Amino acid sequence: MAVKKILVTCFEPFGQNAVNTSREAVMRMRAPQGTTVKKVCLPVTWDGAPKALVSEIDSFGPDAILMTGLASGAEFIRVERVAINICGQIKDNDGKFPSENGERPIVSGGENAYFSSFDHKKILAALKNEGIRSAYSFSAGTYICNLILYIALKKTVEDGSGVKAGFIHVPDADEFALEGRASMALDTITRAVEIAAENI
Ligand code: PCA
Repeated sequence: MAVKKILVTCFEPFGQNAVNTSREAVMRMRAPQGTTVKKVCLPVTWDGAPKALVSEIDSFGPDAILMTGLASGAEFIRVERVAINICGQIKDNDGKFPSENGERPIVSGGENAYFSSFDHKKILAALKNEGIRSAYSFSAGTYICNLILYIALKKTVEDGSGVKAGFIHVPDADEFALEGRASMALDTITRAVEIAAENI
């Protein structure tokens, strides 16, 4: 299936970071030739992020979904391979935990995990080919990035649509990095997001 419509998501700032590099990169990226890209910035909230994501998928009807988020302190672009059925006991931007008594599953009785369905091999090869520091990651964590990856993969598996979905974690941009943390040039991160969209 030719990919024509790509939903590209990023996140608002959260935690100690006043700027979320995923948003800066997504807002700057250019759509791959012949595609329409819809850019959506998601809230960093347990309730709001999956709701907004699902509603955008339903209204836009993408052929592919590229999600991005910040992994502050990461040294390279992380091509996420797996989403797991866990909401970690971490406070969101509304100050809320996912549950009162410790971590909980995203979907009670749901699949333990889903694999990203985007073309991870092609994406990683293309990133390396342009000399961008990048690697596979086999855990997207237990916070809201993992949550939306799980939700997108569950939805696209269950509806049998064949829509490709995957997640890229980006480091802080040099311009916005917290003292002492690893970072990468914003132009490079922006290009990495374009490469992922081009090769999804
Ligand atoms: N990164 C967080 C949530 C939002 C973001 O940009 C994460 O890795 O889960």
